[in-house]
Amino acid sequence: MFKRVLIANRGEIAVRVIRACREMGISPIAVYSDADRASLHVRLADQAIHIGPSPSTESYLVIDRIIAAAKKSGAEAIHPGYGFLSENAEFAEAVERARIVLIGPPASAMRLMGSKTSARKTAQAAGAPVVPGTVEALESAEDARRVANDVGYPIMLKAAAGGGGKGMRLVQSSDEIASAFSLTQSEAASSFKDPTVYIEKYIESPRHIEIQLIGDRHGNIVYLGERECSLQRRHQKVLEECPSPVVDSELRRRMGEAAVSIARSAGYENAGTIEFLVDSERKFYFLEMNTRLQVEHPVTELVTGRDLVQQQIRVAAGEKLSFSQDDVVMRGAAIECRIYAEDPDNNFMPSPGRITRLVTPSGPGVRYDSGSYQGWDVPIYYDSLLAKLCVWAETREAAINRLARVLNEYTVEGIRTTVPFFRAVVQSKEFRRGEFDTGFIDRFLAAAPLQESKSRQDEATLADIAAIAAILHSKTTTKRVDVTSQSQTESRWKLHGRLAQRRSHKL
Ligand code: MV4
Repeated sequence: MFKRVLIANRGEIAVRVIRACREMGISPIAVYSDADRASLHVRLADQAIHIGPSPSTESYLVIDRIIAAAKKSGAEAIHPGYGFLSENAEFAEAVERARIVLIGPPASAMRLMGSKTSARKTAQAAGAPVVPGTVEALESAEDARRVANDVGYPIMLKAAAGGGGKGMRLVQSSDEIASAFSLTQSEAASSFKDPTVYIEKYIESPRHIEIQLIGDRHGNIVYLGERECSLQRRHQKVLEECPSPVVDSELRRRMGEAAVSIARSAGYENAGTIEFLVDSERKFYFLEMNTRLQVEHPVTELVTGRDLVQQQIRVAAGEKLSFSQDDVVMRGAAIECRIYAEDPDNNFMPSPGRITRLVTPSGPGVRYDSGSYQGWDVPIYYDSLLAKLCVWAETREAAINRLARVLNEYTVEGIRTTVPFFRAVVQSKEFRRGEFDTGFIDRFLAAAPLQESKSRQDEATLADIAAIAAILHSKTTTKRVDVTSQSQTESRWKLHGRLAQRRSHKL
């Protein structure tokens, strides 16, 4: 096993990997930029190496600086986390040239799955269901028109080098195809330096469900169930669950086996995820593969009882997977909320600054993965994910009730966060019923202002009554209490969530 592992990342995921290293007796080495001098991952590591100025293009994204830091520290392996260099095949090759082990897949598999057209080819060759469309680059607008007519409108034009919602365009009819094709192509050329565009049939109101897998260097690949990731806002996931409320054991087995055969065709090793779109008839289609550990991996860990990061490190060190497919058992339900330093009352604008007070939730079935602490300044330079709040319980309903409890124990002051938004989501009937698709969050946000104005009235009335009571009380005692300050600083979402909860308790 490795003695030292360098973590080429920051924030909550760097902390997550440090914890896995500690539990395995491995010495964790952190890297940090100017803005991260006082960050939690730096404090928790055995060594921390400065890699440059605050912008990630001058620090966390500079391959040579990461490799120099690994050499300087004597680390035998690098864990890239997610984002930054985690899916960069050139980085994987540079790490290999430096005779350091990358805790991740081979560069060849990253490259194969990084191009969406070659990923589709690989999935098709593996016999997995793929969204109908092309696997070759479209030659011209005429070519696009012909294929789109065959596939049938609506269709999506997508950039082969895109992914995660970037470089794609919905086309409703043949009137739009020529101009849509040239726009998508030129955007792809300028954004990704690769003009390759392909066509997929548009899947209406899909769910986004992904399969977690892990493989070793000895040809073993197992799947660890699915994650329901349909709750997204602008292609950014906000809440994930394991298992999916619509996946039964039969569908899980079919999706899992499809995922494993895709990974096998790609020569995949280490942890990876196959994304599927699932339509209203529960037909599933391969969409993309993520060749890294994902943000939402904890819900899988909670339900399968397996530590994915420790497994990643073990298989990267050449060990055989310590369990087989038959050993994977799923128990209960887990939900993750992504706590962002963003203002849900102001179009989720980033809200950097000092965390002046932080009370973190705890108690039965709670897992809190965070890269922040009270007194820390949330920097402006990076993704605004502060923490991941996860719950586990025996059933989905119990997990949602637990989540509602836990969200009310959580206090963050000094900055705005998405906590109040989640207090509202857990009260939603559609969410509780598990009846949602990838359009749910947008519809929920569009509907919220109506409910919110009503709840603000309710709250105003309650605040007035409380104020009158307090005045009456202060006539008999000398102590004065300012009852207005709290409700003034609480955001609309907080009020909405609290009131919705009050209403549901009355029912
Ligand atoms: C689609 C689709 C419908 N049909 N492809 C968005 C992110 C990227 N990974 C792929 N995306 C989509 N691709 C076809 N052929 C709908 C989406 C989509 C979506 C997918 C997953 C989660 C949220 C989404 C929100 C809007 C659109």
